[in-house]
Parts: sequence; C-alpha cells; structure tokens
Amino acid sequence: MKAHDGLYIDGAWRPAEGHDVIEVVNPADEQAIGQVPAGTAADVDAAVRAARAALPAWAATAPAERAARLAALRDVLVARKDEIAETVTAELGAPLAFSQTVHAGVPIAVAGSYAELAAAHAFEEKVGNSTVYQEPVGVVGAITPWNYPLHQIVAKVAPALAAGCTVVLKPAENTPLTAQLFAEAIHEAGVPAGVFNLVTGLGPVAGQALAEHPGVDLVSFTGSTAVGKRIGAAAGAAVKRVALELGGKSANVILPSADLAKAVAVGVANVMSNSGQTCSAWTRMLVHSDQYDEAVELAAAAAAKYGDRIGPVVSARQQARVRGYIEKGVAEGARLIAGGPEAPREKGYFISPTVFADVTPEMTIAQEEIFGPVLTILRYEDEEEALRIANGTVYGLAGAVWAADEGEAVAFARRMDTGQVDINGGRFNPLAPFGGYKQSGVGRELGAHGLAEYLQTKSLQF
Ligand code: TXE
Repeated sequence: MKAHDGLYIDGAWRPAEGHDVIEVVNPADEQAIGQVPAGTAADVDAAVRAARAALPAWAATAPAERAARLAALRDVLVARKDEIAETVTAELGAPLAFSQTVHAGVPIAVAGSYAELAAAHAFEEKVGNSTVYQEPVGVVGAITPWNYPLHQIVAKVAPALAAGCTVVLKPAENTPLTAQLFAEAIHEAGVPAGVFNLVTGLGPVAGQALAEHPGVDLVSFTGSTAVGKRIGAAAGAAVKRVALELGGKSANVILPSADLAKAVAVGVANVMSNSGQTCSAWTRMLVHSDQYDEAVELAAAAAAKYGDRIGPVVSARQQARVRGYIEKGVAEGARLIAGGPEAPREKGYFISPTVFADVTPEMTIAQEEIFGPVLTILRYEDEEEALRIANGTVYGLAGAVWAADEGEAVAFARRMDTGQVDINGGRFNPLAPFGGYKQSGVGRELGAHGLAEYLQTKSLQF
C-alpha cells in the first residue's frame, strides 16, 4: 500500500514538524501496511494558515467554477475506484466487493451530487426590499472516523468546497491511507493550493488542536458521543459553528401487517453490513408479540448464513469493546440465538454475526451503541408500546418501519424522534439530509441541507 510520509498542506506534500508516525494495520490479518506522520499542533497551525490564506480567492470563485472542480474530483474518484476499494479493504478489512459498491461508490455519488448542487444553488435571492447572500462560513476543521473512511471525508469536504469554504481535514488514525488518496484526488482535480489540507494524526493531539484552533470557523465532527460532546462544548464557548454526527441506536419497527420474512432478512443484513460499524444501523428490531418467535427463528437462520462473509471490526480495541457488550447482554439475561463473544478466528479482529432475543428496552445492549455485528430483537404488544421503545434511547439518528400499507408506515415514522427513516427497506439517496435528533448530533449532511451547514447569510436592505 502506498503511503505518503508527509502532510498535504498548501497544495504540496511536506514533512511534519515532528517525527512521530502512526502504523496502519490491516484488521483482517493484523499485518502492518504502512505508516503516516502523526501531525501535531504546529502542523495543524500551518494547515489552518494555508486554509485561511486560500479562503478569500476560493470564496470569491464563481459557483460554476467550484462545481467544475467538484465534477473533476468525482471523475478522478471514478478513475481511481479500484484503488480506493483496495485501500479501504486494506485498512478497514471490508470485503472487496463491499468496498467497491459502498466505500467507493457512495462517495462518488455524493461528490457528483455536490457538483450539481454547487452549480444549481441560489447563493443570492431577493426578499422584498432586501438581497440575501449566502456566503461561506470560512475555514472548516473536519474530523472524521474510520467506519466509512472516504464517505465521511467527502460528506464534509464536498459541501464545504461547494459553499466556498476551505478545509483542514484530520482523518481517523486507523484509516489515513484513504485520506491520503483523497488528497491526491483533490490535487489531480485542480483544486487550488490551500483550499484543502490534510493533517494525519491522533485525535487527542491533532484532532483537539484543530477543534480548538481560533482560525477555524466551523468544526464538523463525526465520531463518538463522548468526543462530540467535548467538541460541542468548546465550540459553544468560542461561539463557533459546529456540526456533530454522533452515534445511534436505531429501531427497525416491523408492524404486524408487514412482510415479516422480508423485513427480518433485510433487517439482519442491515446490521451485519460493514460488520455493524454503521452509525445508522438498525440495531434494535421491534416485533409484535404474536410474530416474535417466528421472527427470532428467521433472524437466527439469516445470521448463520453470514458466517464468514463479513469483515473484521477495525481494531483490537473495537473487538474487545464489542465482545464486552455481548458478554454484558448474556449477563443481563438476553438469549443468544446466533454468534457470541468468542473470537471466531485466531488472526484478525473478527466477531461472529450475533443476534440476541428476549431483549428488554432497559438492557445495556438495547440502549448503548455497540458498533459491531450485533442485533437485538425486542417484543411489543401494541403500536404505542412500539413507539415508546423506538423513542426510548438518548439517540435519534435513523430507523426503519415496515407495513403492508405505505401510509401506515409513514404515519408511524412521523412519530419517531429520529432524523431519517427507511420505509419498507428504503434506498440510499445522496440528496436526502442525514443527521440526528437528540444526542445523535447537531446539523445535517448530504444534499441541500448539508450545503446549508457551510453557509451563513448576509442581507442588504434597499
Ligand atoms: O471514536 P472517536 P472511536 C462511535 C462508535 C465507536 C465509538 C468509539 O460507537 O465504538 O464511537 O470509536 C478523533 N479531539 N463511533 O474511538 O475517538 C479521532 O482521531 C478531537 C460512531 O474511533 O470519537 C477520529 O478522527 N478529535 C461514529 C474521530 O475523532 C478527536 C463513527 C473519531 O474518533 C479527539 C466512529 C479529541 N479529543 C465511532 N479524540 C459515527 N457517528 O459514525 C478522538 N478524535
């Protein structure tokens, strides 16, 4: 795997101030695959200065020109799709086919959507005797996680660039090679020097320095709730814009009229996908009492089918965390019907596809984000109880509702305290706003709502 030994700042790869490095490990076989610089506060400062210097010219660039750069970026990502998929597979351990379709395919769609939105967006409008301008917020500090390494980057950088902002990115320490590849793509796409800058490094060092840098106007963070709360508090104290995309504990509500076999099969696949490392995963399946035993049987069979087909989780630390949750589920009295806490292989950070039945709403595994291939199945007696359970966590990121009649599912979905709901399975839409109610976060990504995060308004009265 190719790794740069520098940081991408002001349009060029340059050495970090210090000599510390981060070893990148393939979680499927625990082999080292490369190393990247562990940037420090001094590197972050250099990157923020470059971004600030590039801001006036980029903010003044015609939206059509910014759209053209984003279209070029999309084209480079398309041309390098195989390389992206191989890189994500190497540092995340995801099966190659999944890396092709999702880890490479989704960010290509998102980059394309922002090329179109940048061209079509009304950055200026007349309101009565006023003209309202939408102007870039300024320098963006983007901090991203490892679970969808490229998507998380593109979902922040593409709208920021479309808006006319400049960016400093601090990607997750587990997946910096994908971030380096993205920086190459930005360069190839002809994005001017300083508009996008990359500082690889550790969260508490480079991440914290970026989040607290006074030259950053907006912090956009995706990651754990604990770190997100700290970043939100610091941004509040500095009266600085912040976008937070944190965890989830989404409910998959199967109403009695639904096609049970289909809903369970898709529900299990949703949780096992990306080895459960998806913030919007439907980790709680809610089934009516009368159909509960049948659903449990179907889910156990579906999970068993996954066997070896899912990749590992990202690190030894995440593996230990997920195993801890599975042990806790057993200890709290849930019934294990597939998988379990034992590591299925000697090498690699694998977890068996795991399903718990007889889960009650107050159990830890029904309340906390596990971030592994672990499904919980809960029972409800009527719709009101289903709604209470669905809304009964601190999170509100996503969810699903299944019913024979779409109207019935929509009526239920409208009562859920959550930012996105899939009706009878749903399909990914790169233009649909994504983000959380309650402690799942602040702000939205994707589509026009995602673009709005990076804009501020100015009105002139005549
Ligand atoms: O997250 P961290 P971790 C959840 C999921 C997972 C748990 C822990 O439940 O099990 O979080 O994952 C940077 N200042 N999600 O430990 O530490 C860090 O370098 C500034 C949900 O990997 O929050 C990385 O770039 N930045 C989630 C990013 O924050 C800091 C995706 C995320 O890492 C920092 C990932 C600090 N003090 C995990 N400390 C989702 N919402 O999709 C760390 N970072």
